[in-house]
Amino acid sequence: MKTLSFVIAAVVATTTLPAMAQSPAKLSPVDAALLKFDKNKDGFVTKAELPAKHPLLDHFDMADKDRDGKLNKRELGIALKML
Ligand SMILES: [Ca+2]
Ligand SMILES: [Ca+2]
Repeated sequence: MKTLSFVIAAVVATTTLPAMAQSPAKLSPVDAALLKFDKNKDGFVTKAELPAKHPLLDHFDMADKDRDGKLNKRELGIALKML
């Protein structure tokens, strides 16, 4: 029984937390994209964090204004406008 309750707790934790984070309708498109793609939560989106062949990859280098290889919130906004 211990294993079962652990599995249930793990499933609840992994399914409810992202849903709660994404549910507020107030999120701007940039915040939503950051939430979705910034896997390590450092506030930047790297090419590695984007899914393969994602449209944002086509605009990544153009949007990366400071050329540090990652998009901050402002740069992500620029990239999203290019889509
Ligand atoms: Ca990141
Ligand atoms: Ca950058």
